[in-house]
Amino acid sequence: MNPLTTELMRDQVAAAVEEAVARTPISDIHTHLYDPAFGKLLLWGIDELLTYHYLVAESFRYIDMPFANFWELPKARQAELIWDALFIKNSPISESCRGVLTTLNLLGVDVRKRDLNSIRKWFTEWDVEDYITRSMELAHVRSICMTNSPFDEMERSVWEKGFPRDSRFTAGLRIDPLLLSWQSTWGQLLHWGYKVSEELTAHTISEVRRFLGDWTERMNPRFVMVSLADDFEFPAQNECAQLIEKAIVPHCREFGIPFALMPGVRRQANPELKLAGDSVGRVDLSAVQNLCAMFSDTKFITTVLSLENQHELCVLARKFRNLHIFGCWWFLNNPSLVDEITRMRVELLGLSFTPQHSDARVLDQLIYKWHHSRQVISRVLVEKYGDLAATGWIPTREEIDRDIQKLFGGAFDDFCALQLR
Ligand code: FIX
Ligand code: ZN
Repeated sequence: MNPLTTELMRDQVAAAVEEAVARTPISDIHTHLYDPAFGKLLLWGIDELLTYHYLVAESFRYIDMPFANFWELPKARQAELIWDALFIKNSPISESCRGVLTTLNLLGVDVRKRDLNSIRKWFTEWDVEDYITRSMELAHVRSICMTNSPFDEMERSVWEKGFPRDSRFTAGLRIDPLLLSWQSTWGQLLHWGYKVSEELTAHTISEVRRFLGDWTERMNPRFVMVSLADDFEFPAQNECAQLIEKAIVPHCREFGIPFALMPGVRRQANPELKLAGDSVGRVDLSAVQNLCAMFSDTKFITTVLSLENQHELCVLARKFRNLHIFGCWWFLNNPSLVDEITRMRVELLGLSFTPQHSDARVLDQLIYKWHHSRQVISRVLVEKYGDLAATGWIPTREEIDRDIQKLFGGAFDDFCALQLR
């Protein structure tokens, strides 16, 4: 094609892609947000934004105070210390700090005065229902998948009482204690009326499945989910691997839902930082490969925490159609890394993956996490469609819309609907 025509085409394609990325509603497949029926469990507002564990970790690069003294302070005081360390005494150029400012800016809060109290005042005017709607509108998010643990006492009681579901919030059945600390969890199951023993006998396994079945019926989750350490192995003789093989996989197959594995967390590298104290480790992904190969009729969803694992994970997804990969998780949710990972995934997998989830713990974070991710995803796609246009394959507006809908939730829905035969 004539180079001038190519340039023109590239510009038109770029405009169409940017526009489609900006307006396509997103299904956020992993967050730590809650249906408003859970009351205080749904976090929102400036003090929650400032005390996000990403910012706690960063602030201790500067704050010279024993960790224990910090944790004794009320949340508002912690927020003030973080504001002072990360926004006033230093410029807030890290991704998580920038995120607070993107959020405030898109909400229409004036940050120029650097006055925390006037920002706080702005938030007092809102009630939670309106604020959910406003945050979802600004983030262009149509549905939010929660992380729901039957092992969390506060959450559990709300599920047990029952409540009318807000259709914007879907569930994810989170079972970390079951798989990661069977020694202390089996007694809990017994206490709840499931006739389990410490030994993983056939009867215990069938009772674990009854427990999973009850909670699946109660929550109607999109998937069963666990985060795993960097030493995760499968198959293995340990309790975690045995429970996955004998209880989780058959359960997911029976209910036709995927099993989501998130390996690579090195829990509590620094326990003094509490929730902010987890770190990252590289995983041997043969464990995921073995699961996909041994259970080709079961669906697996995976994101990994280590950058070094990302390429291998993409290659695995090319080999196993029962594997869907998603998100740039936690320490990877930074523009430079989202760019690199998304580019690689598009190059290896086309449109058959989910580039991002927010992992928001505070409602308002939906706004910045999605705003920042959209910018990067758009940049990558503009380049990729531009390369196609240069060959004479000019994508139509409909094709671009269709593709972006896939990346923002459609590919995930298609994967969940897949009949593996
Ligand atoms: O295990 C998880 O789902 C992690 O995403 C979180 O627990 C982690 O603390 C986090 O917030 C990461 O973004
Ligand atoms: Zn998470």
